[in-house]
Amino acid sequence: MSGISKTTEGLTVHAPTTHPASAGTPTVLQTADFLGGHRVSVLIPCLNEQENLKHVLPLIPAWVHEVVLIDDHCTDDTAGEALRIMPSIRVVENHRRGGKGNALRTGSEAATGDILVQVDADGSEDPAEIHSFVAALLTGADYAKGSRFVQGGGTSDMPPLRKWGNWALVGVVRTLWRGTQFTDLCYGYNAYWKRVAPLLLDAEGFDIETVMNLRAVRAGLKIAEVPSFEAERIHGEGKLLTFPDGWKVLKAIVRERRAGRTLTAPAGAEVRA
Ligand SMILES: Nc1nc2c(ncn2[C@@H]2O[C@H](COP(=O)(O)OP(=O)(O)O)[C@@H](O)[C@H]2O)c(=O)[nH]1
Ligand SMILES: [Mg+2]
Repeated sequence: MSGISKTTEGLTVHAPTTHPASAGTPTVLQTADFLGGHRVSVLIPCLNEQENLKHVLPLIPAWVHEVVLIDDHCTDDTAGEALRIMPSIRVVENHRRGGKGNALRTGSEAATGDILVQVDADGSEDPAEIHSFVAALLTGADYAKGSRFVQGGGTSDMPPLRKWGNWALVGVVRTLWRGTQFTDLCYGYNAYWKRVAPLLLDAEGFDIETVMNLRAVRAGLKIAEVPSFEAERIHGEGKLLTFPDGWKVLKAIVRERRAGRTLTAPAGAEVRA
């Protein structure tokens, strides 16, 4: 696994990674100039991910303003390992009940950047893609959602049953919200302006991404889909349970539909008809 280094010109050199999405791609030179003064906070929700952090943290672009790791009542040494790998990391304890959604809420409140990017800690998502998510926001989107099912995206981490379930749930959403063009629904790689975070982040567990997507639709936010590749987690077992979590997602869709079509977007969000 390659790291990140600074050249004498102050350019940040991103060496090719071993993630399947970017392995073998040429070295990319990026400066913070494209950010136009905006600050990016990367949120990493963690439930016992000590073994995986060495495959994620060193690959985060150096132009990221801060990395906020949310320690969700971990029983391993996730926090200690994170600080050893990246001494500048901010470790925040989830003061809410456990759950990925609750952890992201806690992390978003602690973040000081105006752009938030959420990245899983299990090594399945390539930090080199952070750039595409941020670029989507800087070119006009309020919310940039990752998709494994648009051209340029993919997954090697979804058994057929889960793929089918995700596809069926996408179909339900596209039927209930006519005109919605989503190609993916339950994927954890997303970015948004901090000002819209309170509107989007309103679920406790693995239904969080679905709720974020639907809240963005209901509020008329400008949504961009960003192609993303999801690999298998590197160490440990995934915590998502196909049937209980699929059921939770379906209930979230019904709840959001019943709540009505419109929501007031936070000030500053560009609202489309
Ligand atoms: N904070 C927190 N993070 C969680 C929880 N469950 C999962 N995660 C994190 O969410 C990310 C995705 O989890 P994972 O189990 O790989 O789900 P999958 O990729 O959807 O199968 C990882 O970074 C996990 O550590 C939780 O209850 N709390
Ligand atoms: Mg995973």
